[in-house]
Amino acid sequence: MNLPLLSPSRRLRRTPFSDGVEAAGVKAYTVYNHMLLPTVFASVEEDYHHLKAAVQVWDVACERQVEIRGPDAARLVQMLTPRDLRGMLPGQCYYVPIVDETGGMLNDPVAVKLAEDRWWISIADSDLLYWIKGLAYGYRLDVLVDEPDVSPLAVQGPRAEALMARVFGDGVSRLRFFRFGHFDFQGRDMVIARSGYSKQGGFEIYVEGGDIGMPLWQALMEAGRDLDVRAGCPNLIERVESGLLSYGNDMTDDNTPHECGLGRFCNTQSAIGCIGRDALLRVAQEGPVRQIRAIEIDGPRVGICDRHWPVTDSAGRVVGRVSSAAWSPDFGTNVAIGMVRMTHWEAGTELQVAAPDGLRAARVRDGFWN
Ligand code: THG
Repeated sequence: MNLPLLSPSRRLRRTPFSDGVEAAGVKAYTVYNHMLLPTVFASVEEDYHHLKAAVQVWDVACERQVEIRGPDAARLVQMLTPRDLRGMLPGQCYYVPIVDETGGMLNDPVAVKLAEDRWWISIADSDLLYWIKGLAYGYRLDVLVDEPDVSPLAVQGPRAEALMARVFGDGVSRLRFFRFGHFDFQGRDMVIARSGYSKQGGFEIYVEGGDIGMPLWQALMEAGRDLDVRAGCPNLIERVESGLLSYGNDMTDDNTPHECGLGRFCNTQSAIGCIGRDALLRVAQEGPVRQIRAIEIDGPRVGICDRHWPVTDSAGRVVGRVSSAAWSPDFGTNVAIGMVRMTHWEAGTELQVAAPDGLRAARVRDGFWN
């Protein structure tokens, strides 16, 4: 493979942690929300084994926040999503599909409810800020919408809790999944949630103010030396095993939340005010005709899935596509995320995947691996 370099420029934003990431020997970056996102340190496979065994610190500053504050904040957030937010309390995080007026997915962020009138929407890779600002202006809502200087730093892996307790105290251990609390670091308040883009357990620190980024990075690296803490990043293999979706890869605005298997995060009937509510109620009548599935692909290690790989039935008819795939060392097979037509989405259905190096036998699984 001969991948050209990324040309640095001011448009391709660095993060408060980029100096630490580069000192740690980052080998590749991708671009996410116009910002650098590390993708490889040692190798995708070595990073994977280490993530599952120890603890990593991830520069996920590219998970930018859209801050919504003011008297109409809760109303505006409910306009964005078919998930019913009425029972959500300050201190909670919700994974929320965001849909447009057609029910198409615009993003799949984590909503952080800081207070009734103050929210962070921790976005995936699409320019959601403009949609939200447009709604606030068009509906004349009493809110301020902007992108604050807040950069998430994730601490992930089985030893994450041990490391976090050393830096922030035992209080972090009492955090439940998708809850957050406020913790002190060198006199600065930090929102810390038990969450993150892996299924190995861990936390996300919402670092307010880029100036404190490197001091925090250093403190975590020093406190975790005997835990074998390393710089890491969201890992392709682990996230496919875990069925964690990647907006822009596994779904776009062409897909409804139900097609994405995110129906469990929708309460469309009771999500009064959601912009896409009528459209989703209409499509929910019949239910989706294609849906995200875990797919096992036979044969040797697959290459990088940077375009859809057609999925066909035994007669060669296209019945779906694969959007993410990787060789899994732990499961000894190629793991994949795909979208499959209703006629072929049952667990155990035998399929073929047109990988770039040829046709592979594949089958639908009853669920993801982690
Ligand atoms: N953390 C934060 N912001 C983010 C991400 C994150 N923004 C970008 C991107 N990741 C958004 N996408 C996701 C996808 C999955 C999850 C979170 C954000 C996730 N899903 C769990 C699951 O599906 O099992 C849990 C969902 C739940 O039970 O509520 O965590 O990672 N801050």
